[in-house]
Amino acid sequence: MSDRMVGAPVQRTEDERLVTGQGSFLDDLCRGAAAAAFVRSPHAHARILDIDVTDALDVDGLIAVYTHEDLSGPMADPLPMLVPHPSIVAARTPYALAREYVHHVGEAVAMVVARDRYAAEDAVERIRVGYDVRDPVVGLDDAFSAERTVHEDMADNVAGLLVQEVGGAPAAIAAAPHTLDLDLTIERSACTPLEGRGVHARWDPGAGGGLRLYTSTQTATGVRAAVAARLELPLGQVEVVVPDVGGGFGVKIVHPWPEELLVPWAARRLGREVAWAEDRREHFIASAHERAQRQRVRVGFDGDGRILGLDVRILHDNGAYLPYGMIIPIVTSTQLLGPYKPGAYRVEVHSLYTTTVIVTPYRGAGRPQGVFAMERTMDAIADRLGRDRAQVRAANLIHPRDLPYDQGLLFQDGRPLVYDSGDYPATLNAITDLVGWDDFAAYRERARAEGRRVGIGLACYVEGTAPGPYEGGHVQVETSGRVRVATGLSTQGQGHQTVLAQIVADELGVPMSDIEVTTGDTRRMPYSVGTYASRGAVTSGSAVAMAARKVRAKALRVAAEALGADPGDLDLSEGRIRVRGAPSEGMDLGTVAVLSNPLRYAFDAASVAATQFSDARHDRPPVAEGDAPGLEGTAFYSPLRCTFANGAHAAIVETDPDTAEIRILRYCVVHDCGNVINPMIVEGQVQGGVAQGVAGALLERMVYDGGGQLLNASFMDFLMPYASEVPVAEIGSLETASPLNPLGVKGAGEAGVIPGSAVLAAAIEDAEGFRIDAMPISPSDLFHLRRRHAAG
Ligand code: MCN
Repeated sequence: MSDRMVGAPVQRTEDERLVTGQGSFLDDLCRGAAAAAFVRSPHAHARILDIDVTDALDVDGLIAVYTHEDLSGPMADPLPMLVPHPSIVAARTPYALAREYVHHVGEAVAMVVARDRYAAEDAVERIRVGYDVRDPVVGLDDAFSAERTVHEDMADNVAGLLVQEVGGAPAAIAAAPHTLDLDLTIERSACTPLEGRGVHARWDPGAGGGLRLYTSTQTATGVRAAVAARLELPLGQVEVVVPDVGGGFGVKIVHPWPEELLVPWAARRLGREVAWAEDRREHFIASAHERAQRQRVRVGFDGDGRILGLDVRILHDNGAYLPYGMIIPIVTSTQLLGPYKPGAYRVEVHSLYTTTVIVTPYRGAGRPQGVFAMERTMDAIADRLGRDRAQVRAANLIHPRDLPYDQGLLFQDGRPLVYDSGDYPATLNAITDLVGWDDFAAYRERARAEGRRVGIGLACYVEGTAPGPYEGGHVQVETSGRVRVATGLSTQGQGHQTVLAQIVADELGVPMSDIEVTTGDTRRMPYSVGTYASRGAVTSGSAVAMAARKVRAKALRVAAEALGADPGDLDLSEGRIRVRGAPSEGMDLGTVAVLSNPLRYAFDAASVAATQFSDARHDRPPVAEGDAPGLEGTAFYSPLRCTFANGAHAAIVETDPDTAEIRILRYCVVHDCGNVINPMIVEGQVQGGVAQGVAGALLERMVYDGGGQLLNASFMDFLMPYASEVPVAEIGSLETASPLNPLGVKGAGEAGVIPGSAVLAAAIEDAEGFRIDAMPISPSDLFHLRRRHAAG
């Protein structure tokens, strides 16, 4: 049996601390700090006429009130557009505090700083803002018609227009023996992490000091760069530390949030600690949503269901501003094709401004919508031809012999998206076996005879994971023998401390209990990109492995010299280097760390022992050129391109003939994320993703009224599922190593969520016998669809 840690289902080392209440989240750090609170627009679209703060000034405990007029220099400019792309037609980003106009309910208009949150909220209540209310733009029809515009300086609402084309899809469709048209809708939803956003800032200008910022973010270095630039501080004067984070799921990638700039700006101005922790209502109306798209699909296919041409036109609801460029439309349009190869493909995405909360990536980031379009199309083709749905998919799959496979589409960074490895027919076979696809027809008939409605659905996907540009890892062996590892990734519950320790344990032959991993601290790792796009295992995992390999090579070199042995004759295991064949000879890693520094300092808890420089050799400098004292190494991994994970989900549902209640009887997943570092963590990631996928398919939606008010901005009204409503997925896996990185891994963090809407729509359709074109679907939606269908 292998004693390797990588590949083993190691229990998460961080959990004991978190589940016993010893975690330290942003709000835990806020005690003693002055509290910020925000005056937010009650209107979806309005011109600000005046802001009267007079009454607020009387509030006991008030420290300051700020509006846009108080901001100057870069703080007064619109926030940056983070991801430029040629398809952006009109980039509009918000101001940190609104200047002249507000474009969605919840936009920050003024900031109050007070002794505590109670006083701050009292002052917020007393600030009077005069608004000239304008017409809102809500929903995609409204936005597309351009009868009203979101931004006063624009003639329409088009934020971006993206077209990608491979082959001549319209001609291929026109020549195809069969054609179909579909109109599909996915509604708005959102991540809703357990912990909202939050920032704590301390300004300490003393010698060498500056700004220390704690923030609940997925991108510590991005926040640091943005805050330094906006506050006109040298980068070296800003430190960002990410405490424990209670979930991110994408919404905490955005950097900087207006609050992330304003809180440190106020802390510096006031010379005191200032903190803000978002409340749930603020999270609903002032953070970010995703998903909302309308898709019009036209497809041409042959008698076997093979797609000859696919033409997809998408309207994407972008919300009021564009901090993230065209990233979601790009992901939808480039990964929509999944594991299939159509004869020709054309996609056109109109990204439209609406006077609603901004839209930024949420776990899956555009892929659930793309998979919905493709998989609904597969089912519609099968239905039209009277063929088995799995067989139609099989007819369109890319074969392993075709890999690496280039769909001819370009990603955000202009690089081609090439599927690097995978076995899509094997994935399809595995899911049909797992769910018992071939036996289901008989079961459905028996159930029907008993008056029950049951249905089965299937959906496949690919996921380009782990984009660049890079991620770093630092590994240091202390003289005690303990190993300190740093990654720039911040962690929101993925188990990074455990998996990175597993990797280092194998590379250095040290027990995991001797390894300590620091995440998201710009003091330890100033160069980093962040946690998103299922990139941690691939990018940070690879960088940490590469850094550990450097350390291992140096340890063997230093030990070989000390032992008078050849490095090739040494083994490193259990924290000790041994001479092969003479196991009594050797030294532990801590001693090697001491020897790696010519000053030969050894520190332990009880004593400080220093042996002055005592290198016996005099024919070279004590530290060779290009080397460094100490036993540590830093490495950066920069992927050539994304690596493609893939998978398939299948679900069996039962719908109540009277109440239209939808029950999931079974939910099966087969996924392939390359080599797996920790199968227990990956399973948890998939289960968590399935929970969000099921929630997005059956429960969660953001409901706006015509005036742009979010009607369900609380957990009383927004239906997050209970544990009892989330199925425990039956999970199978394949492991096709990625050839692109040293660990052969692919991302897994989003896999569970991606096909949720597609697979459940298919299963409900199968149970009901009529087409399901819009998700999410509630019992009441289904009830009305039944009526409409019955009425013809
Ligand atoms: N892993 C592994 N072997 C693999 C792939 C992954 O053991 N072949 C492990 C990784 O080491 C890591 C976890 O699985 O511990 C997820 O890895 P990865 O797919 O690389 O994703 P990231 O680490 O980049 O995390 C981001 C990803 C995304 S994009 C979202 S959104 C998401 C997710 O992770 N948000 C989460 N999972 C989440 N889980 C929690 N609890 N909270 C969130 O906010």
